[in-house]
Amino acid sequence: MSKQLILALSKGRILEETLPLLADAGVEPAEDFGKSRKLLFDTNLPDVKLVVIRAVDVPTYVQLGAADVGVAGKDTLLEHGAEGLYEPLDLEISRCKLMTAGVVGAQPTHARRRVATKFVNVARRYYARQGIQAEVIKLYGAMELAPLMNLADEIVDIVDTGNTLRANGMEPRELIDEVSSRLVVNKASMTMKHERLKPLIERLGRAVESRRGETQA
Ligand code: PRT
Ligand code: MG
Repeated sequence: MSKQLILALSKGRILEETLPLLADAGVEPAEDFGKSRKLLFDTNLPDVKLVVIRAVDVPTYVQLGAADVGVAGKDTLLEHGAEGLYEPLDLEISRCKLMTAGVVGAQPTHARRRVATKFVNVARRYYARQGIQAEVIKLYGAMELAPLMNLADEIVDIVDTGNTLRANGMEPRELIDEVSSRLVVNKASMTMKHERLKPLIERLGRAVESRRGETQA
């Protein structure tokens, strides 16, 4: 196993909040992501490289060892499954909630409750735990549209301010899980590259703590 460390970062909103934490931990991209079409980046450290990929792909890269370390939302990890991954650190960024939601005041119209979501595994587990018979329908976007079009009785989606739901005549219902982004580490890398990973995880942990101090002050 090479001693190089590959970090897999989720592009989009998580990336924006990850970069300052990584910088505090001493890792900075060698060039500006925004100005580049590249996907694999050098950093200020000769033995650390970054890949910037779709959030949903991060667990796969880390699980299979193509990346040693990743940053992914808890929602993505819950949906993907965490086999082969350690989750040593809650980065406390990109916070939101996984919730059920529906049209304001509406009752389910289908005998077996219809639920539209991109989080099919999360939804199946949730409704099974509640003892509710549910037919889970996979969608890839615009979940809020499904109940309005009577495709589904409810959705399972990410809620932050609730503005997106409100704008579509919907209301948040049950909380499934609190979400924030997590550091994940490949299990084999954790053993084989422990000496290199330990200080990185510790420095990130301190960066998270000092931010927590700032936001509470
Ligand atoms: O966009 P793309 O398909 O490439 O990937 P992605 O949607 O996975 O990436 P991105 O950049 O949208 O980031 C998703 C990750 O950010 C999620 O996996 C969460 O861990 C985290 N996160 C934090 C959020 C939000 N907050 C959030 N508000 N992800 C999505 N949203 C969306 C939500 O889907 C809904 O449409 O924002 C809307 C709700 O926001 P409010 O404030 O209107 O309630
Ligand atoms: Mg998105």
